[in-house]
Amino acid sequence: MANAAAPRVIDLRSDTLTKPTEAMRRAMAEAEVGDDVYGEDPTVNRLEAEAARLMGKEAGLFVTSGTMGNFVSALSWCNRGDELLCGVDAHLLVNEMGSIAAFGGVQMRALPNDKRGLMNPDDVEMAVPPGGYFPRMALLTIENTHNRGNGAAYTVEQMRPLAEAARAHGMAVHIDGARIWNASVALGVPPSELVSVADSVTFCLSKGLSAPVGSVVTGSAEFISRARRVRKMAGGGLRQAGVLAAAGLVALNAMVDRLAEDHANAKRLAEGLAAIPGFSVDPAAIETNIVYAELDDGDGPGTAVRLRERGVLSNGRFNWVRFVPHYGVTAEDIDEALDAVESAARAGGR
Ligand code: TLP
Repeated sequence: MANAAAPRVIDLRSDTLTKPTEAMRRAMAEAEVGDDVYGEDPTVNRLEAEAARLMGKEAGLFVTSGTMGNFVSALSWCNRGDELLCGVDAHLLVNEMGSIAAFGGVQMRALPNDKRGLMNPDDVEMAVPPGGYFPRMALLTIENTHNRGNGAAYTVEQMRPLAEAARAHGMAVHIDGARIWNASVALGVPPSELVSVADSVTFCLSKGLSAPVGSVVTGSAEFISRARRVRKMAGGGLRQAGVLAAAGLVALNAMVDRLAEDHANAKRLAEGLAAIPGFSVDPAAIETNIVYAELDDGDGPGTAVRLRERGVLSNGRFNWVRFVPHYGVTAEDIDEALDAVESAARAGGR
């Protein structure tokens, strides 16, 4: 007996939900591989070199996830008891299970950030101790685009004063560029220029770029050799990882320019949401592919349940729901999702 067709679902929980393209699957099947812990996987080596070239850095390191990229970077810059400065809404502070503190013994200090997630250089200055017995401040991290900041994309000019304040006090600068390609496309600026203010950067292949697995850390050759040791320590020394890196190379070659479509869909969604009672969004604040809507009734989880019942998946926490358009989601899907939100809003008594 044939199965009944599954009901259609529009999945806007995250751009991590993207599935690999046909070209990626072919490249994975045909990838030339070797043992990457011996440095002998030609496909991983190619991906690392290409990532470094695109970011304008000396070397790259393939890691399993954005979390691992931030982790190996932080532990390569900081010793136990050192301090890492980040914004209070930084993904690596809020969403990475405290890994940097737990395994690295690094104290993470949160600085205020604005609605776009951007910190103020004066707060970096104010965090600097007057000398004496204080933790060594080793690293400043900047997230670009900023997840909780509605996907805000920072320009070099916005990041430079932060980086300069950090460097003036001996800190290194790391960019959590999980979505640096979205920033690059939105601003029309090559990523190498955006990350020129940083000593290291992690970017993800597995989000809007649609690869199934992987991120790349880039920086100086010396930094990457330290990061390679930390990766091995964390169990991240993969062997024939070329099957994964092959999809990453396709992601970089074929999936960057189309991110503009996700940005247009996010804007379309935000404009529609702004007209629905009970949902607060400023469409002008949507710079890339992430849309947070604040809810008058403060019920993020309940709203997400009502949306799920209507075939739309979102992330609902606290007083917000988050939607992230991505590869495979069309403008028509966005219009359908908006119909579902309207119906959920009515069901919620708005
Ligand atoms: N973000 C995920 C969730 O963890 C929230 C998402 O769905 O947005 N930096 C930033 C800015 C991120 O948004 C994420 C993932 C990461 C790092 C971690 O990447 P992964 O999930 O590959 O470890």
